[in-house]
Amino acid sequence: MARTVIDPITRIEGHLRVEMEVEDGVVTDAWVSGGCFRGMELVVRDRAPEDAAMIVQRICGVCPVSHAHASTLAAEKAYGITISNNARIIRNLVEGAQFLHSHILWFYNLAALDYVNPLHALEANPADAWDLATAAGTSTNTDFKALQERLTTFAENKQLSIFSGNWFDSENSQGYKLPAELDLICTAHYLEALTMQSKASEIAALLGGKMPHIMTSTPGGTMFYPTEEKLDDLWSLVNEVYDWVKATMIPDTLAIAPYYADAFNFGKGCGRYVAWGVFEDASFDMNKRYLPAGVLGDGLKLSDVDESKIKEYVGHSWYKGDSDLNPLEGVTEPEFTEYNTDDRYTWCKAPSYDGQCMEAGSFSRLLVAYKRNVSFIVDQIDGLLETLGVPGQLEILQSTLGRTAARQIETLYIAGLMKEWVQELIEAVKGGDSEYFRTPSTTTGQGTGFWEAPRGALYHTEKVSNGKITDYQIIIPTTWNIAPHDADGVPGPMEQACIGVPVGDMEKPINVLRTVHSFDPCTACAVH
Ligand code: NFC
Repeated sequence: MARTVIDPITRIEGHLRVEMEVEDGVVTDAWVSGGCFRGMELVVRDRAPEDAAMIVQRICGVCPVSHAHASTLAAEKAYGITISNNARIIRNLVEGAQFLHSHILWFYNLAALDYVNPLHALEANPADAWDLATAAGTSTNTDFKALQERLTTFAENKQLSIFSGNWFDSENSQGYKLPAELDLICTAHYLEALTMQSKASEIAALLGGKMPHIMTSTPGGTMFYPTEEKLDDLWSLVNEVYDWVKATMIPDTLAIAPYYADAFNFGKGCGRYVAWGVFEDASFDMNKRYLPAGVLGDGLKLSDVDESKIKEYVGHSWYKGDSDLNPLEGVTEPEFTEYNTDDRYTWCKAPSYDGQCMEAGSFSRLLVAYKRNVSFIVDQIDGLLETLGVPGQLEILQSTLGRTAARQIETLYIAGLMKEWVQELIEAVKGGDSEYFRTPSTTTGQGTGFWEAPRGALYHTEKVSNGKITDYQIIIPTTWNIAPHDADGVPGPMEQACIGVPVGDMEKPINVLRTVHSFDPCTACAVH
């Protein structure tokens, strides 16, 4: 038995450490640690909910819009407001733009380098790469030969820049397995993705005043006011991003996956899922959101969300005591001791639902949407299972590769919805609807915002007295996923996913890295 550590985990936001015990080439135990505390729940105390919606966005530069929306929802619940139809559509659009930015960033620029080796692309035949891309139905926008020449210059000058520091090692049997031509295609799309991320962010900035950290979503509605010129710009950007996502993300995933099919055999995690739902439809019912709310227990049994079943345990985290509290009564009292995997080893609290740890994320959302019969998602997942030769076997996706593939389906779904929402907004404006903001009639109350960020279920709850916040608690998607062991010593979702992962090289346990990245973790959020 031996221990190995990946610290820091790179290509994520924040400070994340994974320590594991390995026996006979397999992980037998794991401890996941978030290493930076900021105390944002304490920062917003005594402030107005309108200010909190701006301040909590500073938790993260990748998912600020979701924090703004979960916060505004909490305040609107406390004040008894339902926002107007125009505000609902505009929030969907700015949230959707952020999801598109985040998912494109994650797939191509954060996770792909666990599978794609840009150095191996130097050995590709560019003409064969073009044939392969055409056969795979993926985009051929980049001049593959010119790109290979650029990469060769980088490599010869030993200036790998954004590609430096990764575990590219084609000699390692658990390493990188793509043919050189596919490495060249995916490297081209990695670079195209940098541009497309910025297009998605441009949509968010157009609606939010700036990005990251938008200025327009506020308790009561939105301060964005659409003009003809802005709607024109929006329509053209939304179409540009949609066309690119459609041409690349799913075909690339299907081209890469067969080479890493072994990753269907590990990384399952706890097998239970939470999704609070995101993208409001006109009913404002969380179970009818475009990606609906739901909880999936053992055997993927679906139930509605029950706030009273949520708790956060701190006995293995650097907080005072060992409380296990519902967030409506939650406290945040930081107290650093030492890093000790037998005792306290992280700043992350351990959330539970009905006494058990749960996975949050895009994969959770898709499973809930599948169970709630969202037709686009059902068709895409059924199609994926057919392509894999395992029709109807949803559970096969509960793995590192399944979790990695799911996000691309969600990206295409959201990119398509963005086009619908722009049209819906245009129709509403043409029809004379000019209501964007509703003024609260009270400034005292208590409310919870159940929402989703790109990385999963997001929960903000606040108590407000005469316009000032007295208590504020947040549970973040990555908090669910990187939770430490619970009071009974049961490991958290990511820890469970790491257990059973094969390790070939103790210095470069790439399958563990793939498993960690499949969750798309953000420690900056998790330990807010
Ligand atoms: Ni940071 Fe997050 C927010 C997380 O809630 N985890 O997706 C969201 O970060 O990206």
